[in-house]
Amino acid sequence: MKPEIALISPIHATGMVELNEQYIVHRVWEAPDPKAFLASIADRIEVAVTSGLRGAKAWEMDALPRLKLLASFGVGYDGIDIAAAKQRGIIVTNTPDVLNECVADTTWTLILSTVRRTVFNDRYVRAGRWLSGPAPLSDKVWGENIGIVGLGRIGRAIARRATGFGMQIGYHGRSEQKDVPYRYFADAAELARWAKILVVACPGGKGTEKIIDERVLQALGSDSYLINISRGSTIDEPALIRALQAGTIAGAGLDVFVDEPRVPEALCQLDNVVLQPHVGSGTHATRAAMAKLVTDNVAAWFAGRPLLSPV
Ligand code: 8YV
Repeated sequence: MKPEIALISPIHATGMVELNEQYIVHRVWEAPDPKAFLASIADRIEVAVTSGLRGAKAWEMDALPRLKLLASFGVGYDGIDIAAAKQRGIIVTNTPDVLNECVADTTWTLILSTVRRTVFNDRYVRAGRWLSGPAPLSDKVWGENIGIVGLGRIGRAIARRATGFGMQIGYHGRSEQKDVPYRYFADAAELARWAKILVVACPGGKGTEKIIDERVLQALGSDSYLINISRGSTIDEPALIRALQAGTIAGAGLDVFVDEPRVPEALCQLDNVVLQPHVGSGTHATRAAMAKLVTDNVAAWFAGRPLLSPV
């Protein structure tokens, strides 16, 4: 008899195949009345799977009183009520590390395409504007100062690539990290003032909400760029839009937004912005590796083995 699990939200296809093979999967997101659905399976569910973006709410945990493991697809778990999970003795797992390099690649795609105006230039060619004259020149990336807000595992992968571009690397976070040769800034605005390119790579959630605010954007300045691959919540989005419209900063490359998948129309109207639909980890290989980590955590739990990536 296969064990039963609750699938709060779908995950990558390879993970879905594995889950369906190993377990009886109750598809919560398809239920017209999720509360009633959870109640109908509550006596058998000790394991639930969700995604970082969909998360899990306290009421969902209450609806599954026997829940012991919540395995989440994604490194960020700001969508999960961690305090509620802790209170109820539910262990949460996420998918760290396996996505570091692809998220760093995405970050660099945004850095280069924003600063070197790749997307603008692509539109320039397609619109036939080249026939009327050369495109405007761009700023440069190599040799500049790059500031990273949040020097975690992803931040470090971004920094490693920056050394190849001959850049000076600075970072801001809660504390100085002694094992890196990069310059530490205790204040995000001071890092912004120093940086030509400011990259936000910290986790989302209450602790980092609007860490990039008006003051930081002012400090970044009219010849500098903001890149965000963390969460929309880390930036004061209306303040960013104002800064981009007024030329307070030179441009922005954004993979994440406050109200995904809705992107403010004002951002879509701007030429100095490159927009991506939250695809930081979005390669076949990385999503499959994330899915495997989810299913490995679930398998470990049912086998009584230690979990691979508890939060
Ligand atoms: C995923 C992400 O798209 O890992 C994260 O935190 O933001 C992305 O890799 C997302 O979590 C999937 O729900």
